[in-house]
Amino acid sequence: MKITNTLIGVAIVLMLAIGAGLWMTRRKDEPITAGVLRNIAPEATLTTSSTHPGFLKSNAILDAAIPTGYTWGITGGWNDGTQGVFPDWIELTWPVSMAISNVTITSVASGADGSSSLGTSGESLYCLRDFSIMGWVNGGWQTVVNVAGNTKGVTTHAFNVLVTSKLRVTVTDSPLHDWSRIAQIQVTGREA
Ligand SMILES: [Ca+2]
Repeated sequence: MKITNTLIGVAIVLMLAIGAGLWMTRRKDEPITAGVLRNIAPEATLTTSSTHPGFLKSNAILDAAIPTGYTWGITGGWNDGTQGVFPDWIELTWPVSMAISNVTITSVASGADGSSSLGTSGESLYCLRDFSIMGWVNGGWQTVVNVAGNTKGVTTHAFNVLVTSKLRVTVTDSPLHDWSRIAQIQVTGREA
């Protein structure tokens, strides 16, 4: 009787060990879990080099869609706080590493006073003229996009997949050499 119990015990331990081994093997062979490719900007937190009072509505900047009735500076948008002084930057941080391949930046259209205008695909005096997009890689900023002389209110940038948890847009000049203005940032990516 004792021997039988011992044998049963050994058999159970063996079965558990084999089961665990199979489970571990299967886990090891599975591809790295990757999320769905999407706009991951709304999942980021936002920091900036400076902010003009009242001009940091991160929810609007990072929304998947610019809300109806959007009004620059009231509903949303980032305007830096150092007029005529560059660079200015805005940074998106995710809790995990992301594989990023595309960024769209929407600035503000040139309106009568810019107060009720939204970025368009056309020319804009309030766009970002000179800027770069960079990711934090191995303890330093790696530039993936460099733009000089832009005149468009909306710009889209595709690049080789960048794996990072921090993305920064650094502005080095605007057409009027005054402010850096961003209404929305969209980032195409998924978990790395
Ligand atoms: Ca500035």
